[in-house]
Amino acid sequence: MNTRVPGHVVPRLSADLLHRLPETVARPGFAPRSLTTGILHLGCGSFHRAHQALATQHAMNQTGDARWGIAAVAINRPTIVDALRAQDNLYTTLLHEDGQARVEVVGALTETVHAPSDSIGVPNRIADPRVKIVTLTVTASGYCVSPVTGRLEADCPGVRHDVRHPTRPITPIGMLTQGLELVRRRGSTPPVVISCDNLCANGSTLRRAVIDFALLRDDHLAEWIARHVQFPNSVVDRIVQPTAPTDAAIARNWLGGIDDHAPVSAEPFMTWTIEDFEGERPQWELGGAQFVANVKDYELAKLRLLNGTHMLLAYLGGVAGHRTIAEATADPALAALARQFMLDEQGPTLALPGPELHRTVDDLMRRFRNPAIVQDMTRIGRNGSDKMIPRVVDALRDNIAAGRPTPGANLLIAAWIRWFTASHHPDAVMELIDPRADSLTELVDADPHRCAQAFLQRTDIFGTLPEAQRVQRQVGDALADLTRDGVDAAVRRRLAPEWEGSNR
Ligand code: CS2
Repeated sequence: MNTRVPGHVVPRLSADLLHRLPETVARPGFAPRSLTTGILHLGCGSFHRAHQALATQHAMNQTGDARWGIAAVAINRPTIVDALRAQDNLYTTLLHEDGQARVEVVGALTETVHAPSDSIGVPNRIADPRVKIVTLTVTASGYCVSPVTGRLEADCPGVRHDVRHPTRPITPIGMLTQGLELVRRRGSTPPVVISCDNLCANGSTLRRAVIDFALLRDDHLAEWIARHVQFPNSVVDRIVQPTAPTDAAIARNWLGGIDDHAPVSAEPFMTWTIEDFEGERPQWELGGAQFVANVKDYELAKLRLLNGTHMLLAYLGGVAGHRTIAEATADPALAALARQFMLDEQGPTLALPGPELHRTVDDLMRRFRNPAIVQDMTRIGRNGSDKMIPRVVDALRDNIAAGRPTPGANLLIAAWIRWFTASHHPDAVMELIDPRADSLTELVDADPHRCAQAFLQRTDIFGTLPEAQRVQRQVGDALADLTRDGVDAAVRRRLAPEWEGSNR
């Protein structure tokens, strides 16, 4: 399929045109049409395409093992599926840093599937004996799990639907459970299910959710899943930009005038840490992954250092009027607070040796500053109520228990609360997107201390905090400072002398 522009026809990326790509563009080391599907992926978003799919291509390039093509399923919208199908499921990844880009066309997707209109049905695809691995990037909300109890929320509308119509599921949990039920009935070996979402204990959480869902249907199925299906935990890391209008033009330029309607921009940095499991798999370690016995330490470090600090920069930076994480990181007071937060608050709660912590923090400051990847405040700040416990509150608790001060966490929470009033302001740079937005907006109170108390008493977001009154007072003080004196003054007041004025 080609795009017509006045005067000439722009060819669309396709398997037949791979040989015409400029030398500067990396491409699959295999013929994409020769792959068979060994992986079924739920959630065909930018993150999957810039992370796991690219790692899988790199593994297959090196081993020549062509069994690991990916069938990627879009759970809701058909847009990405339509764009990819029109170009043989090929797309370009653009990895940007320091004014340079590494450009690669990915051919690891054998198929793209729009779940609601798929005639085969996702459960049947999961049960296909060639599929040895099912992976997921469906975001936290795709798990329908309570952030406090970690158990399936049975009254979530999607779950209610899937309980009534188990053979026509609309949620990832319902799809997986039905797929596994088909495997069980056929008596075949179940696929290994790997969550690649940025959640605490993502594999164990997914396992719990699937078993909880199966229990609503059939105790035997739940028991069989518990006994036979592996759900290894994994930790993923790469900052990926949602598709920007400029990406297509940048890609066309790199591809020598060939059009790609589904390019992805991301940073070059990537890690993927996966718990060892039994069974066949791509040699993902050749594509940048590592296999370990237990991911817990990696997970805590990722969630608390990167994602917690992302929240700090998004909420405070947003209140200060910065539109992106790069802009917020260029603000000297915020950069100093981000470092102090990682080294003095989040870091001491982790099992990271000092030099490694410092190296990670240096890397993160550089990654946050990358202006080529737009990390916009609305996206980084969204769904804060779901992210609070693993990224902020768990470390806050550890710090309270150890008697360490928590000025960064207090400010982060205060700035998040401030968003429930500030986002209505005409100059607001961040849209408030949160599953609990309505009930939280009702808690807004002109008195900062009463307001902080009402928010922090939400046990569905913060659990039960130790020394609750002291935390409420400190967050209330931070909210009062932010409201009265602005972000810069409120932040500088909480910087230890060694951080004041530093933008390292
Ligand atoms: C971000 C993450 O939106 C967010 O919550 O903090 O998507 C972050 O960019 C990734 O976890 C980086 O690996």
